[in-house]
Amino acid sequence: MIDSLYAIIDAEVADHPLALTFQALNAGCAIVQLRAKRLDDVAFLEIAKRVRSACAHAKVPFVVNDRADIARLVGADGLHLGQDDLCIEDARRVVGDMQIGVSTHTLEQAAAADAEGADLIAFGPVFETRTKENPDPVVGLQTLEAVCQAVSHPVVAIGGITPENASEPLRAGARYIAVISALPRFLADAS
Ligand code: TZP
Ligand code: MG
Repeated sequence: MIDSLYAIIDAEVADHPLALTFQALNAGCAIVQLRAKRLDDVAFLEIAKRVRSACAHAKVPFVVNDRADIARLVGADGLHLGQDDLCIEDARRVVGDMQIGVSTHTLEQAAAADAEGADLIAFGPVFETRTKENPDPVVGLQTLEAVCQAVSHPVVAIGGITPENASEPLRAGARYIAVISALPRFLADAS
């Protein structure tokens, strides 16, 4: 399961984002994303450089959430965009052929992101989550399965995923499970 773990290091949720990054890398996670909704630019760039360097050392792909400029500045492997962020076409003008993931919340959004050139399709919230402000309605496992069958790129399930329920989105066809609040529990289980 750890090899499917897409670890989201949320600077507002983690007490020690860099320490959590090292734990996730040591546990063998597949991808690390840095998410920071409230940090100012200087602080975001500073932590992004450090997480970038840790991921490079561990040879684990590093993804920056929201910020194409910071993704490019630190030489990230990927950029993650939401529905209200830059469109893929504009983001590509900043980050070139970097991997781009897109958050989607309906089958239609997932199909559109797939067709528009997203490399990774995030879909959720699969379960109830308290982490995201104003989350979209829970999509459930059946719709997740339909999305996994409909799109041609790998799907990352997100929202309310815990060690107890993580096998369900994977069984539905997701390639990765993205986790914020339960990340320390996944890492404790892995050690
Ligand atoms: N997008 C959909 S749900 C979510 C995001 C960013 C939050 C996921 O956080 P958690 O704590 O793993 O439910
Ligand atoms: Mg966003």
